[in-house]
Amino acid sequence: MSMIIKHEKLNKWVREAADLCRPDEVYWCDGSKEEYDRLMARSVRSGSAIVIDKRPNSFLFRSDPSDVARVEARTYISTPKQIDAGPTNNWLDPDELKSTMKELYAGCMKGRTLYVIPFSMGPIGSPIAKIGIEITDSPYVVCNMHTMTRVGTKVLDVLGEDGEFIPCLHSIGAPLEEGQEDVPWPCAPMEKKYISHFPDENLIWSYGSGYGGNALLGKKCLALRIASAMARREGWMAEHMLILRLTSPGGRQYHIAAAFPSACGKTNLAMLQPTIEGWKCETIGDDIAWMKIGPDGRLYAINPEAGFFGVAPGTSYESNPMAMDTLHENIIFTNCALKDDGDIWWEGMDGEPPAHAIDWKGRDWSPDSKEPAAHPNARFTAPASQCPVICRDWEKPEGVPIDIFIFGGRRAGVVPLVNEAYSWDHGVFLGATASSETTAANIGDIGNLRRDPFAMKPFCGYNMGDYFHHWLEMGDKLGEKAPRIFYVNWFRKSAQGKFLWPGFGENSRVLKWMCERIDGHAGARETAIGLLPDDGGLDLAGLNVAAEKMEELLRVDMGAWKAEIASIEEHFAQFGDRLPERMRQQLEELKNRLG
Ligand code: O2Y
Ligand code: MN
Repeated sequence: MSMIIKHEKLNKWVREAADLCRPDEVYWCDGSKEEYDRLMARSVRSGSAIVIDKRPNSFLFRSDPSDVARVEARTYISTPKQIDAGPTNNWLDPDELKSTMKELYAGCMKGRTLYVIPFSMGPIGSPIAKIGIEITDSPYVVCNMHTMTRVGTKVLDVLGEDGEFIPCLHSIGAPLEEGQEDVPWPCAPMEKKYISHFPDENLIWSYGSGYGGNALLGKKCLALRIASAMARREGWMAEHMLILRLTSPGGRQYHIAAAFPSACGKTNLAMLQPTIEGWKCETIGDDIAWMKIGPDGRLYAINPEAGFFGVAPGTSYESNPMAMDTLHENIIFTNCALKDDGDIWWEGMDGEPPAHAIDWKGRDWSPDSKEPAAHPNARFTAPASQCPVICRDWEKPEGVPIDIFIFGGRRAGVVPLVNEAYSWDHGVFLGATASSETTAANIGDIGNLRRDPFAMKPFCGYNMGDYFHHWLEMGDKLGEKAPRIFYVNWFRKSAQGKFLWPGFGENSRVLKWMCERIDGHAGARETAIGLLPDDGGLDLAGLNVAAEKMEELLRVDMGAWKAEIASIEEHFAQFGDRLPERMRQQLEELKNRLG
């Protein structure tokens, strides 16, 4: 559509991108439903999307088998000096990377449309929100951005003639020559994929992948990698955290922000259904939190996103009923299976598996098939507003005041169900040393232990040692008003390899203990690793977990913790002199407490 754009810098950038990528046409997105419907209808006609009859306005896409997840190995933080990207990021020199990528971008949109997507991360006009402009040649990306962000003309109105925006250039890297037939999911081969960030310039260049975090550039690229670098410069926080509101039977509200590595159940916790009498949980966000210190000195959080890009396999009425009830209409499914009755399906959904389905590769599937019907990283893209427990304040421009931070990971042993940090610095130490065992839906081989500080390893846009320092500085600024910090592990197993804790709605018992701790109503016992619930501290009324299991869940195994020290030392060593002295001190204090 033709639009008059008064923002000269934006016009210039779009013209330059078009000159380089050579699309057949340039289209400015207005964010309307009509636009979404038109692009989806076109995707259905071209064979990229399948209508899901059972769910109004819902579609299934199947990706190329080489393009099924974000690719950490092809993700770069490109700063002039490598040390500023730090040891946890892939680095290439910005000039070298730009020259490689410019060659790839040259003519890469031939035969395609260049879409310009103006989007806001955060409620339009919120003092915490930021504006991005994504250029893409993928209609799938445009439709997903409609759901995941706030797209359209209103964003351009806020931008005015000279407002600040973050340029995000994306191409699937699959030009169409004259007469060449398209494929359902065009993309470039792995060695040509680049997910590049230039934090010093607030700039994102992505090439070769049409999938999730590689292509929906508002999410991991902008809202975490670029935003974390901006947040450090500007004195705020961009974190890989869900946000929820817990309300006690007496009506007191607590706001919790929790960081868990990818595929550790953030969406499930964000949509928790408490099992304890009278407590209510509402969702504010399931993946990312942007937080600024408010006029009263407290830390206020917004969810910069407008939708959920959730992992489908394992989502069920048992694990996450609220997510299931979010998925009745207006959903984009990616790499899920298709049943004969026209509905989607994935492993772990309630009920019996279908006798026959079409798998995510478009092949016949039956329960006897060797491979899963849905890809383990299959996704649903859903509007947050459709979640039955979305908090009425989820779009409050000023955000919600955070009372509690939680870190955690997936550990079969060693780490107890919950512990509280002794101080802010100790909490930062817990975040900095957070660890998790990898699963099929995240990166690496299954069951490997990975240190994932603050669940930000794949998402921190600068040196992780400096990021620890930024956390310490934020704590100094917040002082008494800083949220209290806890660490949880829902995944501890018995010697027989069985989960000790039932998880899901029962996690509300652990959250209740945290709320009582901050109100001074619950006691705790001091241990070497932190403060743990004392006898009777956790509300276990009506819960059928044997006393020995509870004991094991809350056991601090001194021997196992002593053995962790070497791994923490090795982890810290990679940061060299960028590791804050206060972190070294925390390690010394832990060693002393372990004796
Ligand atoms: O594989 C992808 O591209 C999706 S990654 C993702 C999506 C939603 C929320 N979190 C994540 C993640 O990797 O943390
Ligand atoms: Mn995530």
